[in-house]
Amino acid sequence: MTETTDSVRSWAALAPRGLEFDPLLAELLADEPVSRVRLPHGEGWAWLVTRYADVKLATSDPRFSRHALLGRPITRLAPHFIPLDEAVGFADPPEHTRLRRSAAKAFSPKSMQRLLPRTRLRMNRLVDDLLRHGPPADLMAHVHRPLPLAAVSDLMGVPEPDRPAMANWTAVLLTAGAGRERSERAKAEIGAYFTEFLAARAPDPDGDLAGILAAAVHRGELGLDEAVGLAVLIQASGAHAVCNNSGNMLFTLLTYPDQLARLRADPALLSRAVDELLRWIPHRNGVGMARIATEDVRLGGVLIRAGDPVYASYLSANRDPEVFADPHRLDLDRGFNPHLSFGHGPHHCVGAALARMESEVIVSTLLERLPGLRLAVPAGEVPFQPDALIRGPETLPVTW
Ligand code: FLV
Ligand code: FLV
Repeated sequence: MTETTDSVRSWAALAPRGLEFDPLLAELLADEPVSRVRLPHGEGWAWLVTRYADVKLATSDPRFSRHALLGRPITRLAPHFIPLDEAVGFADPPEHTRLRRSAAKAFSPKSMQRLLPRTRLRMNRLVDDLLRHGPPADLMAHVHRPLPLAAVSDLMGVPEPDRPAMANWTAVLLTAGAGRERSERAKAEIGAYFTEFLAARAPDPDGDLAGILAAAVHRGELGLDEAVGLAVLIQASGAHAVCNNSGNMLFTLLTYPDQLARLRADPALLSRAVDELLRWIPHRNGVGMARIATEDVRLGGVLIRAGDPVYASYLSANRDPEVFADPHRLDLDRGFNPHLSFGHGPHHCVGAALARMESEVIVSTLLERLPGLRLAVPAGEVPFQPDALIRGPETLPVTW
């Protein structure tokens, strides 16, 4: 790896509390936009890119490879790697394109139209149960955990009785706190589930995602291991990311009363408001998956050498003052908002339309049906999950 004179920083990436913006990201964005960091697990150091334009380059230029990560013990936040080796997360074009295309069909506008009424109906039932339970109640348990699990399971075609197991495997896979062995075992178990599930499914190119993937395997377009890698990543990431991010959205709205009042006064602001929440909420601790430079690349005035690992932070890119006026301010009226919260380049979130749809249903239904909604404890007492990759409340106690 490159010898440079700059120091390598040990990143205390699990230290920020609640939805505090990581102070190291703020500092690097301002003073050292391409720096070197060491994370709690793995070996050595990696480059960390924080500015919007540099993040876009690092995540879309083919000289940075995901495939080259395989087998390298690079410095990272979690003790394990999240995706299975054959998953789309580790693929580069053109293989990436082939894998992605098979899944993308399930997220078409037509498919979203089909899922919207079911999602609304389910959300209204969850709110019926919440009202029956009465205040105070935990929104994570009543809404944010069950709704995204149901939405992605409906998309996939996972039967109701198997869904609690999905939630358990996902919780152990998507944390830095379970230990490598337990997380690897959860990944193997959810992989074994989908291997059996997809092998048993009849090909159905116009059906749910499992049917679509079974059809792609049947046509020889995907290996079964590749289909399983895709299914695990979509099922686990889909439920987990939206659960936590929508929980963070409600937490944020309930702690910014002027912004909440603005949205209540003008419900037509909904999709713009959700995008601003997506931009402003620091979705995760640290950084997710790196890439490896396959040749020397000059980036942000720094020479990155072939073989060096590179992380990009979408969180800091979303606060870049070159792109966003008054970037640290939450402003639900913000117009120009090209945030990178769903990533960028070929690995841009395949489920973004579903995530947006779910978030809009959750936020709008809660505001409509609970006009007096507020936190039941002071904001500083809402517990956030420890050792989280994706940040989110452990419980969200509310009253109305
Ligand atoms: O798939 C990734 C991902 C998903 C997500 O919901 C949050 C993330 O931070 C990430 C990520 O960092 C890297 C991924 O590949
Ligand atoms: O949080 C991470 C993550 C989330 C996810 O939904 C999918 C992923 O592949 C990842 C990942 O690779 C690393 C993470 O920290």
